[in-house]
Amino acid sequence: MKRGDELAEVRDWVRAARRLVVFTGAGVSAESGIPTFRDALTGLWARFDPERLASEAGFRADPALVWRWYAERRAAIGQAQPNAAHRAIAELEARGAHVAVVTQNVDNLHRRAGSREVLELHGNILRARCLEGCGDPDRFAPGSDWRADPREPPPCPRCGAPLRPDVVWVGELLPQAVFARAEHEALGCDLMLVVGTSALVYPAADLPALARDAGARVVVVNPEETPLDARAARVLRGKAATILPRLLDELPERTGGA
Ligand code: BJW
Ligand code: ZN
Repeated sequence: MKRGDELAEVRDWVRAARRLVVFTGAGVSAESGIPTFRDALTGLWARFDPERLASEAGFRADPALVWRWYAERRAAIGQAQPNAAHRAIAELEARGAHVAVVTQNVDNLHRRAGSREVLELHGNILRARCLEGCGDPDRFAPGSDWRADPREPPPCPRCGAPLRPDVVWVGELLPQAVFARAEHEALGCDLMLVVGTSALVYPAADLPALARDAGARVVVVNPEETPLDARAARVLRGKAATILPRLLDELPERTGGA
């Protein structure tokens, strides 16, 4: 099937969907200038393995190093803008469709684009919490001064332990209530768009199979192959900021001819 026809077919599925899940990974923010997780880390961080930095062991081994990496990413995210993919996803919800955004990203860009139903499976880089778990993540909501010092983690105001980013590192449990709602949305949707994820990290990567086994169509949007492609109803090979807007609106009418 030609590329334009595939887009038109999936656009019809989006229009007809009663309940939609948009499941996203780092690729949906790539065109906002945020490097994806497994792309070679840029600049200073090129020599580090992201999963070593994004781990509790890595943080405990060198809290200042990991805190600085997150502070740099927070600063980059602060300068970034939601891109056309984030905006198209928010527009879907604004047009009245029942859309749940289930994201693995911690960059808050879906919310900044206007999406309201956003389930953050791996937390949010703009929040911090006590390393020893004495406080409530919301205690350090954006705007607190804990972000003042990018060089090293400030002490928890309650117990003095270092603060850590309120994100989910490898080996850590996902927020159970959030993950349960994501499973509920996956089981109840009739269409799941899987946008910009390598689908390598579990249990998040289980959600597309859960949706498909419950009868939903799963559509993958990714410029590269993923392990989900073989069992997707459709694979749209390309970039999120190009494809997502075209799933909302008519393709530019072909002039003349068939
Ligand atoms: C574009 C594009 C464009 C590019 N347009 N697309 C041993 C012990 C414990 C657990 C495990 C274990 N072995 C395995 C596990 C499970 C483990 C896991 O899956 N590990 C894998 C690494 C193998 N999972 C966990 O540990 C999870 N917890 C868990 O299992 O708890 C239960 C448990 C606990 C204890 C014991 C046993 C069980 C937690 C996983 C947390 C993942 N955390 C991170 C960091 C978050 C914070 C931060 O961001 O700093 O989440 S790691 C990283 O992976 C991050 C991402 O959200 C996640 C997914 O990555 P994503 O989004 O797919 O990014 P990329 O870069 O991989 O892919 C980008 C894609 O975009 C590519 O496909 C590109 O082609 C595409 N793309 N440009 C569209 N323009
Ligand atoms: Zn504390």
